[in-house]
Amino acid sequence: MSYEYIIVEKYDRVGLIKLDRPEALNALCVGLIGELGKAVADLEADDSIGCLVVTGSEKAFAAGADIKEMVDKDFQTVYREDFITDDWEVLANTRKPVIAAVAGYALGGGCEVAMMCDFIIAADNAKFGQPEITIGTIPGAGGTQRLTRLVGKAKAMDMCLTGRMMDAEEAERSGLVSRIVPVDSLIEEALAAAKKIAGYSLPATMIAKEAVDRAYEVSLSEGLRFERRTFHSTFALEDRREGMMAFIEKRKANWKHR
Ligand code: CO8
Repeated sequence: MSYEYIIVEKYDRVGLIKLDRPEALNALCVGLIGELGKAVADLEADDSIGCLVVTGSEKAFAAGADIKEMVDKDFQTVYREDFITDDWEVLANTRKPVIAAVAGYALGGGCEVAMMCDFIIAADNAKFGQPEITIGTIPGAGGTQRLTRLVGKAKAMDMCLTGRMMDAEEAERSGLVSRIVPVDSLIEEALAAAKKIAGYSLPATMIAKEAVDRAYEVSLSEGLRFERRTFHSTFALEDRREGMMAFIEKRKANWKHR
């Protein structure tokens, strides 16, 4: 399937989605978000795919929701449409692991899309921000919520109230990104991490993702109970036995469910 605003490629068991609207620094217009949602849903349903990577260009992951599209909207419309739309949620609700590979600007909705992924690998030129306050509004797709959970209240307030950007070093120090790599090797490094994940048993990686995500929804005791039960559930997987047998027999695991 061909798209107007994104490019989808497959590398072994990894699905790579590249946001491709260079003339607007990948501003997230309705068309782009619709295509992103469709591509993510297709890769989620594709049995040959074990991990997704979402990326942009060297200059911009995405410079936010499309301001030119939003400027004339009124309260009645955005409320009735429940803007943001469901397409924005597809990525956040994906059950397969997703890595964001961020170079350049990840601002507003761009930062929010990156935070919907399971972790962010940042290029050394990455810049993160929630600058909505500078245009008279506030984040609308997780910027006040996911950012606060990731970096804490002090940094989140600073970002949302001043609209300033965070560079890659500060983002790593603050817990927003998992690692920083040179911009020239961003895709290579993200694909290597994704291939590693996609090389494991798919139900195991999906269960691990679900368990980590639970930490953001429930109390510690409930989270620990959930973890224990899902850990127990891995004993129903043929791959759990295969993984342990492979370790004991000093050989590579031959996963059944990938
Ligand atoms: N929307 C629309 N067009 C944009 C956007 C945007 N967010 N960002 C950049 N562009 C366009 C510019 O208008 C320009 O187009 P043109 O050449 O036609 O004038 C082109 O991209 C290049 O941009 P610049 O010339 O500004 O490039 P610079 O290198 O000088 O600056 C910046 C780069 C600093 C990234 C600058 O473009 C900028 O500040 N962009 C806006 C950043 C911003 O405020 N983002 C937040 C938007 S609001 C938001 O994301 C709310 C999310 C709510 C989620 C729910 C929505 C459904």
